[in-house]
Amino acid sequence: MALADKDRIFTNLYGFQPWNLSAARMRGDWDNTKDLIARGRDAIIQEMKDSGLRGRGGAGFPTGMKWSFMPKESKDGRPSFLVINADESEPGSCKDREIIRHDPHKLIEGALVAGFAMGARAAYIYIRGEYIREAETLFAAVAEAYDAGLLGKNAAGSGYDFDVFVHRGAGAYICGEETAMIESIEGKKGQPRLKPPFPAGAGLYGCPTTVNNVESIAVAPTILRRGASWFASFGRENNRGTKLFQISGHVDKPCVVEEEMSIPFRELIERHCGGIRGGWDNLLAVIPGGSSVPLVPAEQIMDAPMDFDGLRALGSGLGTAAVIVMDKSTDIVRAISRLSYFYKHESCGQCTPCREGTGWMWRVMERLRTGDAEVEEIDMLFNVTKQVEGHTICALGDAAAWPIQGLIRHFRPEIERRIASRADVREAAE
Ligand code: L3W
Ligand code: SF4
Repeated sequence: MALADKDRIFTNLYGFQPWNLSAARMRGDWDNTKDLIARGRDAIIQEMKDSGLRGRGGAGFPTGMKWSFMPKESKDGRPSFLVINADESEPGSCKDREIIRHDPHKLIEGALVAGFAMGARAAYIYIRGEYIREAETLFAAVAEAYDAGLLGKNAAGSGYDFDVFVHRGAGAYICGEETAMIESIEGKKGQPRLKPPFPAGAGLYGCPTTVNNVESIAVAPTILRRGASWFASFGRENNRGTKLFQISGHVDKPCVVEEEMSIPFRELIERHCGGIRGGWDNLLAVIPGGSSVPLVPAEQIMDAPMDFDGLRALGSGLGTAAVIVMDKSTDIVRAISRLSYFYKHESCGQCTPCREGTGWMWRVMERLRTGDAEVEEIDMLFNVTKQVEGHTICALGDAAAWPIQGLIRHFRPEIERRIASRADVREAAE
């Protein structure tokens, strides 16, 4: 069953109303926020755990559990921090942009409530450098919140002091990785740190820190107001709530839409995107969670539930729910090779399997694209992806390996066909 309008959290997703504070208040934001805070830290965290919310940035880590990792008391007078990941650089992802454009007060109120629950002194919102207009909106919305007494000393009359800082990135994909983001906020080169320690132990300026995605934080006030059981009534076991899907590529109407978690792929596309360009028979493959997850061929995805477990069962993942639809006009080898180039370009270069492997994989992908390779190189490339996967400091290595694995797993005959036809051309020329 599709999500009813009354159950949408992001009621201004398309910007039909202004984003500003007075319009946000009319939509229910900042409504007695101090009462939410008065429930206390433990009660808020328990409600978030009961809601079943899993992180919306790609990894799907349970949000309430993450907040509970933060220390109850400050050690050595060290403050704690919340960092909000608005770096949104995953190819295909554009949901956090829409939240910031049209509903920034949901995010700012969420920052206060979440920050209080984890005992944070302040939140840093790290927004990608390319989001220039969105950053302007965010700066203005934060200023509005300060002017209205919703942030700063005694924020929203709660008795809690809380600041929000907006920090602009400078265009590096890797700064979306949580520890690279922390390095970047500290003014250093954005390179991931080894984990553990996780940020909850030693994060920003060495202090306990939680890094959450924009959507995870922006839904928190509504979950607390409407209750964990309301949120958990959507989706299915282990995959709860509503979710922003971003559908791009070969559909009739690409869009960002809030839907019930676990909605079947076909229903999502029919209901919100007007179907596949050229009809369902024209569907080739789908990357269901942003470029970092493997593609799924048409016949497997049709009835798949769009959630963490449903897509994992297909060897892929929900990721950020950036659904990239490719019809039969797509040169699938070229598409994946282009992604390989992206990861090569964005590798921070500090660990060898990623620094060397991403360039190596891209060069072989290009030879497979043109057919100028030997058939044996397909297996060799697959083996190289396995050497990179799981052997790097951060998930970028995995993200570079998985799309290639998906391509070889599902489209090997297409790669072999190219190599064979190129060999025919070479033979004829000799
Ligand atoms: C304390 C433990 N904390 C895990 C925390 C950890 C992090 C979260 C998830 O990558 C994925 C990546 C991209 N004690 C903990 C703990 N944590 N164990 O839980 O951690 P992890 O390592 O599973 O994932 P990650 O490093 O956060 C995120 C994928 O998302 N992705 C891309 C995302 C891109 C965007 C964007 O553009 N905005 O989000 C898409 O699929 O490849 O696999 O906080 O500290 N024992
Ligand atoms: Fe940098 Fe790649 Fe290593 Fe991540 S996996 S730390 S991006 S070199």
